Amino acid sequence: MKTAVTRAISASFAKCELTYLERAPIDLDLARKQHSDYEDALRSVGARVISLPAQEDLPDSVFVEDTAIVLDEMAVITRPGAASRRAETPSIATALAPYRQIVPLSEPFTLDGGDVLVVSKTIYVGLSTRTNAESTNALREIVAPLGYEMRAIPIRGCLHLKTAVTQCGPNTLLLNPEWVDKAHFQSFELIEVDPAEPHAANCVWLNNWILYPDAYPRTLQRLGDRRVKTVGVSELAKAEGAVTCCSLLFET
Ligand code: CIR
Repeated sequence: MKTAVTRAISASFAKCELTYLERAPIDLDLARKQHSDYEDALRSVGARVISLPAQEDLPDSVFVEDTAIVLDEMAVITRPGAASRRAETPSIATALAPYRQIVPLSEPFTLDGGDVLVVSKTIYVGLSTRTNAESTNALREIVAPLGYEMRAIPIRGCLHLKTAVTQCGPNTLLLNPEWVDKAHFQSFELIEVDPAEPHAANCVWLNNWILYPDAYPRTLQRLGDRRVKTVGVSELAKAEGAVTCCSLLFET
């Protein structure tokens, strides 16, 4: 079955890292409600949710996606690009240890899980302000023996690769062509976000459902008759987060 590791929102969430967005006031109660609704949405599409307790002194710790890459064979524990986020990883390693062999990415490499899109045996890694080229080489050495092909993909204007492109069907990607070149994904059916909704490329595809922010009605229409569950994530979006970043999803 699909398992999702999540983490409750920190009391210090308002002090989150921001790269491309201006700081805006975050309603912490609403953020917690939205996060709990998100966990319910994961359950409603058949995932088992392992909800970790908040780490009150780590503002961005709700964004567990950045701390690990969970493959069928192992979990690579990342070294996040933002120094303020590096203390998030030990507890994630502990949470994943019952399910996967743990392989840490060591200094000096920096890599955020939000930059890693795994589609079957291909791993796309975004070159962002958080993930450097050296770390993609380090990751390649770890995963190549398992039969994965790794492709480093430049991105521009957004935080992570998965801000720009995510999987929304067996061979379909949802993508913002302003932030990542379509040419890297020629073998897929591509759905482009509506130009008025640049942040609309981030969705969770799970058990043939799409979990999707309720803020992008135009792009939602482009998803056609796919099964979609919308969730409100306005407060998470103010912290430059979206739907993939709040869970680590894997088969158990
Ligand atoms: C950060 O800048 O690290 C957080 N405020 C947002 C991280 C979002 N993570 C993700 O999209 N994977």
